[in-house]
This record gives sequence, C-alpha cells and structure tokens, in this order.
Amino acid sequence: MTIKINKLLTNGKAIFLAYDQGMEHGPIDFNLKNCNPEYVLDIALEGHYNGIILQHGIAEKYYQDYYKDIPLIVKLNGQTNITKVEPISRQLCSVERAIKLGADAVGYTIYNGSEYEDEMMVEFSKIVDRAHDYGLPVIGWMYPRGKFVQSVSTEISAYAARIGAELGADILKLQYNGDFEGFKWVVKNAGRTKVVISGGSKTNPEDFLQKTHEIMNIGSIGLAVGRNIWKHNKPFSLTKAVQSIIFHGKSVEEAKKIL
Ligand code: FBP
Repeated sequence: MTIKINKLLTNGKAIFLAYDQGMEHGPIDFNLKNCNPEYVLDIALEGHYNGIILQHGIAEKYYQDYYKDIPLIVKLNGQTNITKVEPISRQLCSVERAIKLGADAVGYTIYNGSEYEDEMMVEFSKIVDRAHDYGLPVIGWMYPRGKFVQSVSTEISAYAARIGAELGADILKLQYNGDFEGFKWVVKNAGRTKVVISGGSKTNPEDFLQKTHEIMNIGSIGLAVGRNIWKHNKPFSLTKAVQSIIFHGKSVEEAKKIL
C-alpha cells in the first residue's frame, strides 16, 4: 500500500500547526482569542499550513467543510497535565474514526524512558499497521520523558528517533535541544523516516526564526509548531517569516524583515 504522504508536503518540506495543547497543558496556554479553535484554524487555512493537528473532538466540531482544504492530522492519544505521574499517553481515538473525520495522517506520542514505554510502543505499532492499510501516514511524537530520562540529551534523542523509524513511523516529531552538530546524527538515525521539529514554549520571534534556520540545516523537513504561532500577536507575519526559511531557504536576517 502506498502511503499518501505527499499531501502533507510542499517540495518535500512542511510546517504543521499544532493545536492539541488544550488537553496536554490545559487552558493555561490560551487567551480569549486562541481558545477558540476557529481562530487557530483560520491561521492554518489562510497561512497555508501543511496540516492542522487536532484531537478528535475538536476535529469533529470545527473541521467542517470550510476548513477541509487544510490537511488534517488527528492526534490519536493524549494525556493531561493534572496528574503528575509517570508519563503515559493512551490511545483515545481509533484510526477509523480519524478517517471518518477526514484525517490525512494520524499522530501518536511515545514517551521513551517512561516505565510505560512498552505499552505506548505496542499501541503505536498497532496504529501503524492499521493506518498503513489505509495508506495513511503516521507521525510519531518521540518525546524522551519519564523516570529513566534525566534530560533530553542528543544521545537519547537519537535513540528515540531510531525507535520511531524502527516502529514504522512516516514522520517523527522531535524536540530540538540546540545541539546543532549532534542533531544531524539524530536525524540520520531516522533513516527514510522524515523529521519535523516541535515548536516548544513561546519564545521571542527572532529566537524562533534562528531555531527554524538551524533545524533546516540539520536535515529536518520543517516544523510542527503551536504556541509560538497562535500565541503571537501577529501570527500571519510570523508564519510568513518562518515559511520563507523553510520553503525558500531565506536567512534569519531576511526573514526578520517580514516580521
Ligand atoms: P508547541 O509548538 O506549542 O510546543 O506544540 C508542539 C507539541 O508537540 C504539541 O503537539 C503538544 O501539545 C505539545 O507540544 C506537548 O508539549 P509538552 O512538551 O509540554 O508535552
């Protein structure tokens, strides 16, 4: 079965807009504007994102005809920030329900280094098996976290990338730790599985452009970013600046002029 990944890419590169933080972090990330899914979907649509990442409930209520031009990535698992326990993120939505909602890809987080990593790896593998039967790409959020992980080192990131590739992910979403040379090795370990880098908590736009420039030079294909965009007061100009680096190879200085 051919995996239909091209719908998610522009000349092999991508920027996805992540909006599953309402569950992962809670409304602490939101204000009166961006707590409305339509506000974020408008950014994804008008900003020409390669995909919007939603939990299934938000997809069902908001991803109607008007937004159908944005490729949909349904996040199949999730956890809350209420219980401070060993990280485990369980499947909450089936591949079939994601397809009914219009998904072009599905996503799943694995916390490598958690005492529950085996449960997530088993769930993830079953999802890959099922999704690939439908030609649906699978994005693995490979987040080393838990009592066996001291820090998100380059070594553990490379290990997580390799696990994602060996489990059959089509794209991996990794957290860049700022080790520019080391992360080239991390990306190499993903092999043919593509890598996008997560946005992280909101920083100043100049630093975010610098990070974007770096991650495009370690072999990743782009970003899956949320808070840095939809918490910014000018999300469209920041989007254009970031896209100028990802898709047009602009320098940080050139991109800053777009802000
Ligand atoms: P951000 O760009 O806002 O960091 O979003 C990326 C993301 O992976 C989301 O998909 C997810 O909700 C969140 O980060 C997880 O964040 P954390 O690292 O705090 O668990």
